[in-house]
Amino acid sequence: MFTVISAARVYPPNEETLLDTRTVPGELKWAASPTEGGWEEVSIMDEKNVPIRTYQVCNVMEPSQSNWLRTDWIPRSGAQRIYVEIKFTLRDCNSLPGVTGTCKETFNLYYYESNNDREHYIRESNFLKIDTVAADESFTQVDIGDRIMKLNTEVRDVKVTTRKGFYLAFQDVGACIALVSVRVFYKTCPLTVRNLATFPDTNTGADTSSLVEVRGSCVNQSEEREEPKMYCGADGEWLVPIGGCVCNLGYEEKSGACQACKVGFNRAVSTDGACSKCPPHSHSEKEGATVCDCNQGYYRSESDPASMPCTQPPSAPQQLISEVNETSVVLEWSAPLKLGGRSDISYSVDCLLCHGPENVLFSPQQSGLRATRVCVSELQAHTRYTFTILARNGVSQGHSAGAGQSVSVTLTTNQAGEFFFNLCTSLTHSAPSPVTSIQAGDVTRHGVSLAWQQPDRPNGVILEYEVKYYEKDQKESSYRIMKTASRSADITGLSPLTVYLFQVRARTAAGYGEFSGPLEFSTNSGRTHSNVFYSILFGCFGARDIAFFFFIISRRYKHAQTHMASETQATAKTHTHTDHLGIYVDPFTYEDPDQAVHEFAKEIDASNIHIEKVIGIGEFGEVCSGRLRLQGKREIYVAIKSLKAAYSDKQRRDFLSEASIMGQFDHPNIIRLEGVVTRCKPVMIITEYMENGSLDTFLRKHDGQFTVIQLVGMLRGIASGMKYLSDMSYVHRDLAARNILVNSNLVCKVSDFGLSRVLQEDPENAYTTRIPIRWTSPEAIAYRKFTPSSDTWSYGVVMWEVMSYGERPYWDMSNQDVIKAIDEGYRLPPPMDCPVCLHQLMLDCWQTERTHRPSFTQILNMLDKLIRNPTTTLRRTGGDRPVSSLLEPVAGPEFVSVWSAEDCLQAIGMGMYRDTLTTAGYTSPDSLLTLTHQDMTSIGIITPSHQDQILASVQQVLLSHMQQIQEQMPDSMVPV
Ligand code: ACK
Repeated sequence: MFTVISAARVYPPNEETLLDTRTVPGELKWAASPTEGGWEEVSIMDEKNVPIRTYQVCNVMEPSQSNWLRTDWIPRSGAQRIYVEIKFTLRDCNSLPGVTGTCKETFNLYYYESNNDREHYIRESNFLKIDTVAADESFTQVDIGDRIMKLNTEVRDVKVTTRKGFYLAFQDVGACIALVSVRVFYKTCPLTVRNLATFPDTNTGADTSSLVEVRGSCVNQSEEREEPKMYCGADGEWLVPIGGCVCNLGYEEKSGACQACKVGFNRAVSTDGACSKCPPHSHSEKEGATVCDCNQGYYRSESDPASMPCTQPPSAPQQLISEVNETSVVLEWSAPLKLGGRSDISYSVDCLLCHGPENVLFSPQQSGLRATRVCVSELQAHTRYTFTILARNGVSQGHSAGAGQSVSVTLTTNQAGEFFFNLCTSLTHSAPSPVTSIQAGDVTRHGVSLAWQQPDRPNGVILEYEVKYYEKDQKESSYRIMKTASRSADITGLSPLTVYLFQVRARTAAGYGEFSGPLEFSTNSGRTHSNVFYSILFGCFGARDIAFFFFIISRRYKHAQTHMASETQATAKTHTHTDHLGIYVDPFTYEDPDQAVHEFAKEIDASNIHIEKVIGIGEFGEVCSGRLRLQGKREIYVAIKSLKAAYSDKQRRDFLSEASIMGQFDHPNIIRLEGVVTRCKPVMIITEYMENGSLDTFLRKHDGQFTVIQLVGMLRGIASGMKYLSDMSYVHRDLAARNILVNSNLVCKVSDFGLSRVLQEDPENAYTTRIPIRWTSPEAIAYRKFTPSSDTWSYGVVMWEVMSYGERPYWDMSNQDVIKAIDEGYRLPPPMDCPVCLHQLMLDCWQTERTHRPSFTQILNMLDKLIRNPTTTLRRTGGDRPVSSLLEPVAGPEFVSVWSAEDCLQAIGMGMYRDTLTTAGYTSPDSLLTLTHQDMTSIGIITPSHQDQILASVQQVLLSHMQQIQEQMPDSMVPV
């Protein structure tokens, strides 16, 4: 006999072995029947030379064999279904001579469930058959001793649920067979952790299709988010995890467990996520922190989330100024230097000697003020008051920095007026500044026409003007008054050849401003008035102003065919101011370029500009970004174009001409000029800063990231700017995506007003070197016919650039090939995903006959129509609608039908101007889009930051509103 060495065996993790003959030390001694001549236990060496126990039988010559072999009792250990893996060899009957009819090639496998191990012999009738087992094709060859055998492996399974254990039995019916090994096992789903819940080792169910539902338990330092459950499948795999646990606060998930946050970290919110670093000005000293404590001197308000940095109370408000008007006072101040890291600043007003709040009116209120302005009225006349403005924020409570948070002013009220005027109910707080630049024209024997400009600081809506006039000899002892709502008046009923003095003042809700200085002139005799006219003018203005004045007269009256005196017209020169006429003035008509630039651009002191970094290179030098702080205005970000150090006179003039052009425009889609620096070097042009730079680069960077409605929104902005320019009779000549700038709100603004000058000034040279062929219309290329229609052509190309995310028009074709292709009728195809109607609009812009191209008004109307009806018009394909109708004036539903101007103003935090805008006729969201700075000033919206906010946000808010509508459309309708 030899010793059986039990080899260490490795089983799959989801199988629990109940019996393995290869690991049983010593003999198996299973019960055999018959005890002699049937199954026989034989020790052999396996393929690794390890001795194993086998049972063999080979009674192939005798008929009617029934040799039984029964295992020992096997406890089932909770298993409900067991698997029997049998490895055996079987002799092929054909290989044995003389066994035909008696030799078999199968054996039978049986089982019998029993509660104990008391059976000493085999009761065959108790056994139930599991299967007949035959040798498989897929055997492996093994060396057993000096023989090569084919080893078969067969697995059978059976449900065992009724007793504590079972026996297995093998019935031989006349085969030559060796059972090399028998392994009995059941399957389990092994212990696992899913979603921070532990699921124990679980026996599979009794049936092959059964799923065992198992409830998990949360790992240490975690709690249930939703009951954790999983199913154990019959093959020992876990299925369908449901629910799970989350780490307790102060802990985070790492490799299926919850680990404490490290020092300096915390986890404060009970959602999935890792520990986060303590926010600024806070710390945690122990592991597992649920919240970081604020550093000394920093605080959190009750409503601050723990993820927010700790903050401080604000410092004192600054620059408190007061303006007393009789028994009212307007107090205005600037925000504190330090806001303490918070935005919830508010102010309150303390009034010493106010004799209780019931006696005094604070408008809009005494505390909780969000704006930096308050009006106090119903004070006592001739009384000294001290007002203190206190700044507080969410962490001021209990952490007062005392006097550091407030600023005070002491003032004395005046006599109460006869007509009590409550300053606080007015939009503005002071009367308009005096009217300047009164001009006289059309003098006759008995009358004169006067015109003047709006005061520099209207401080509110101008309700009317008052003209006071009297004979110079009579002084003011007897005067006449005439009132008018416009900025001109025809004075009649004057005496011939008499010298008169005229004064004008404006009135707003805050009262009358001061009168202008007197304008003196004499009525004429009826024959001529030119000399008198000139003397008046020279008495009041310089020569330059006169030239300017004459041009105004000539332009203004030209259209209206008025009866301007012929002498006056004869001396008119070609200078003008645009805000009256809405016509662009070419700065090159000025002999002195500095005069032009100062006519249209504000000179800025270089010390107010803080340059931060270079953002590009322009034609004349670097382009930088920086900040501009003008007195009395908030600091703003600006772009600064500078003229390189060594420049010729011509270069300086060319450089500044762009500012002279830009300075004439005031439109939300035209880049705004802030001013120029000409009196020191380097010479600079300061414009508003556009965070996203040029449109072409911007689109390339964000390829495919916008919805069609956003792209159309950009195109609408550009079209709106171009409509404004064409209304001003300005032809851009270089409209291209590279010359459109984009700000952080995706508002597009037309820029680069340099090329028109170059092309105009040096057409021959420009033709060969500067003309942007791909963007320019055929007639402009061929014979320099630049018109609003040639700008329309370029606009079509910009549309194509936008819809293709900055693709180069005509790709890498040469300029000559482009000219040829266009001439032959070729046009750019629709960019990918471009709605048909937009491509059709491009084709309209590229009509060879320029008069057939749409005007910018038509383009704008069409884009508005698209934006209003995105469901029907912005489909990606299938433009079944006749496009010509899209170019016609729109009579579709207004934005109002879906949204109101009021909603729009509320959305941008400018609801307080609702009434002002409605009264001035801005009732629909569309109309808000047309507002300019000038419009707003004239109707009383005078705060520059509010003007900017309205201009910058209205367009964006309306577009995002339209986008929301689009997103609610069915998928098939959504183009992107
Ligand atoms: O594409 P960009 O970043 O945008 O590079 C060019 C560069 O300067 C030369 O023109 C950028 N640029 C010009 N004007 C402005 C502006 N007002 N705001 C921001 N960037 C500007 C332009």
